[in-house]
Amino acid sequence: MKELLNKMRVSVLEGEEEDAVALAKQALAEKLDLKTVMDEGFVLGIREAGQLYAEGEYYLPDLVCSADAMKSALAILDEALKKPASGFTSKGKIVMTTVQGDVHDIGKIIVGAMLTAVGYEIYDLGSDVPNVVVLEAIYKIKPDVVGLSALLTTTMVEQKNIIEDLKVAGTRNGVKVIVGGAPVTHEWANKIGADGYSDDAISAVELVNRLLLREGMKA
Ligand code: B12
Repeated sequence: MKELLNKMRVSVLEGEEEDAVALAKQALAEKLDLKTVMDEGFVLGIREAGQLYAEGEYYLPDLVCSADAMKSALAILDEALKKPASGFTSKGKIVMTTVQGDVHDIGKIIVGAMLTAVGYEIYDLGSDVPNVVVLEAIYKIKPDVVGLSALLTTTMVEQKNIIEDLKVAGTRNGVKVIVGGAPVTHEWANKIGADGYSDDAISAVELVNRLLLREGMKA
């Protein structure tokens, strides 16, 4: 298993899309634990590629190849990651988006897949979504939770702007807002008045469960 996980990491790190796809298919065929496959395989590769990019060892095209390999593997695993437990009934509606000006969507897709897997209905708006489109979706879909992902220090501010816009529109109390993405912290979430923050997909599920349970108890 260790060797296979390492191959997954390397396939993303080296941007070998075909290898990443083949390894993802192998993981499904062998019914491997997909959380381990993600966290100890593919995700390590994309994090390492980011590290090399930060250190100037990788150029942007290298990073793009790594991201493409990661997304192709994720596309193969997506349906299986999302497969809900039998007896599925929706636990609530969640709008997920990457904020305006930001194209990073890998983490958001993983969080959305995990939430789907435990029974939430996910409405994924995509990435680099204008705030006005996010707000329209919130009015239309009336989700229980909205998840805002930001990976750039320059786009984190859009999480704050969306919360402010919801306040201005008088709809802030009707929806729980959770925030995430590599540069986001608990302190930032508190500062902007978000209802919660988590730094990975598993704790995002726990966070949403907690928020909606607490809400249910109040009702
Ligand atoms: C892959 C990647 C890209 C890909 C994105 C492909 C895609 N479709 O997503 C490409 C190559 C396109 C890219 C482009 C750029 N990138 Co980039 N990228 C990355 C990289 C390497 C990995 C991000 C990732 O996918 N991580 C893996 C996932 C699983 O982790 P995650 O996103 O953090 O998500 C987890 C948690 O954060 C959390 N989470 C995430 N979202 C949410 C939401 C909610 C609600 C919750 C609760 C939780 C949650 O759960 C997730 C699962 O565990 C990071 C480095 C890094 N270590 O983060 C740089 C990084 C984010 N990029 C960076 C930069 C600078 C850029 C560019 C500006 C480069 C350029 N000069 O053009 C552009 C930005 C373009 C834009 N306008 O957005 C910088 C940002 C620096 C900063 N401080 O702002 C980083 C940190 C790299 C670096 N060290 O310099 N990038």
